[in-house]
Amino acid sequence: MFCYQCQETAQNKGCTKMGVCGKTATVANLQDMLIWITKGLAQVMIESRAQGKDISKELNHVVSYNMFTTITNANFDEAAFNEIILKTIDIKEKLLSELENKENLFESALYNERDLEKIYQKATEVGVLSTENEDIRSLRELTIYGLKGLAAYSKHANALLKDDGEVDEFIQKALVDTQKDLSVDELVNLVLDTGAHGVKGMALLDGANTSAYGNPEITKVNIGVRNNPAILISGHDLRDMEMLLKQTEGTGVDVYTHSEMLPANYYPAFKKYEHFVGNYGNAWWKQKEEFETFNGPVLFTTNCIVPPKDSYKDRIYTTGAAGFPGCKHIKGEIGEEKDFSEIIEHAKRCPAPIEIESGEIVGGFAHNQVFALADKIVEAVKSGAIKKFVVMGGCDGRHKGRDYYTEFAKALPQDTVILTAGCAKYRYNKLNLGDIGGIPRVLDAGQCNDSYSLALIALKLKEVFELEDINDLPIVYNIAWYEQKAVIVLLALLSLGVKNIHLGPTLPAFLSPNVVDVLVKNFGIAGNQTVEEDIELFFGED
Ligand code: FSO
Ligand code: SF4
Repeated sequence: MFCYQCQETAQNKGCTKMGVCGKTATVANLQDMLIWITKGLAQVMIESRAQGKDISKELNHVVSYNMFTTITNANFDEAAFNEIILKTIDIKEKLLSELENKENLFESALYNERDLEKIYQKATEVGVLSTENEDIRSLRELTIYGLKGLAAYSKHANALLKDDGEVDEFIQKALVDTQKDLSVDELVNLVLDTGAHGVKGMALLDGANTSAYGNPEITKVNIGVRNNPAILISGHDLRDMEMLLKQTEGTGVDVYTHSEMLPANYYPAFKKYEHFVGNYGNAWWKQKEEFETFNGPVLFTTNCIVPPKDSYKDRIYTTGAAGFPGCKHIKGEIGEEKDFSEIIEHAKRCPAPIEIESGEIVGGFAHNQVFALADKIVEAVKSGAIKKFVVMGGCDGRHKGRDYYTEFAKALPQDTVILTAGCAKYRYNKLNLGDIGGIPRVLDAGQCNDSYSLALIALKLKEVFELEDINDLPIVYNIAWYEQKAVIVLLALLSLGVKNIHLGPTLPAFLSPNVVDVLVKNFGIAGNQTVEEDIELFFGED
């Protein structure tokens, strides 16, 4: 195996024996195989379209699901990957049989092996290291990781019956492009194009979420517990959230959000459920302790799963693209009502959660809510009460160096406001950083995909202040990354022309020194220094 797609990769180089995330070498190889065969499927779909064939939405969904399920900490289940690979080969073969001209197809498009032993063998030959030139490899993988993030967002929108055919077709085209002999310049363009489609994908999901559940609004979220048995729901899929809330209504079982599902508390449509209590715990990586004390079943709708301890493994359920061997997977296709009754019955047999903290946190500052407060915010900027905004979105993780973000938040000048989205916020959202004239100093827009809101807020401020360039705003970017959804958010910001983004806690291992050079020269990307140095760098001249 060789995997370096996330921030916690071994020695910041690559996992080669087993994933730091807990992924086995076999699963890592099967994920490589799935990506490779999906590139093949994408090419056959593109050729079929070119020959006038109708390609269904369901086929587009196969491509995005396949990409999504290989994201860090989403699916650890070897059997699931065997099944998906064979299914993808079958779908591809059917399309191929109807294709007239097969001349230009890559090996990945023509591969039709069904013997699992032979597939395992091939899997060891088609991974990341099959591209020898490290700069080409770096740009190809940067594209692939961005596409994985984009596919995840797209899939959540699909679950709400929203599709953007252009985004799907782009994902397929870009997958094929990563197999072509493109120059470094062409690949840099592909990376930026991926970012531009990232903006579209996030807009699609924003539209899907808000049209189904309303616009997020300022909300105080309870972080304590009640004395009823309960289910904890983690991940990003709001359609799963809705189905769970409906099915638990009147059963005596409460529902709490975990990690990236926290922003579900901000949506008007979910506030009507009396048994929706609030949020339990922190970012994904603390789940080993927090699931122990939660006592009830946990439903993962997406990443981030930490391989569960035996003491609570029987309480872990997965659905959608998530999976873990030995844990029950709840099925359900797009448009179908999933059946969560087994989890609900399980919860009834469990004690109520143990309280690990109490009080409230405030969030719900997505674009619509912030626009409603625009006059107040603009006034605060004009009067000098707010000097700068710091975008600190992204992911949290186990890396020791991530204490940096807590310390950085504490050390910020009092006239700065943090704009955040994603699970990175857990490093500072319980610090009580106060407010500026009633505007909280931490404005949480929501999940990592709600970074789209942060981009819209920046564009709105640019308009209000009549600026030519988004980089002339009093906004600095100090972003934390962990997995591939953060990669698409980063590429989306680059495509919008945002410069001088600081990225930590370490720069991605998949960026070769030459690619880092390109990003530094063209976009001013930089890593972190110490808190003191960065505070001086960002705010020193003020
Ligand atoms: Fe966090 Fe995990 Fe949203 Fe990621 S829970 S790390 S960027 O999956 O998805 O922010
Ligand atoms: Fe290693 Fe991250 Fe890949 Fe897991 S996802 S194998 S931790 S690089």
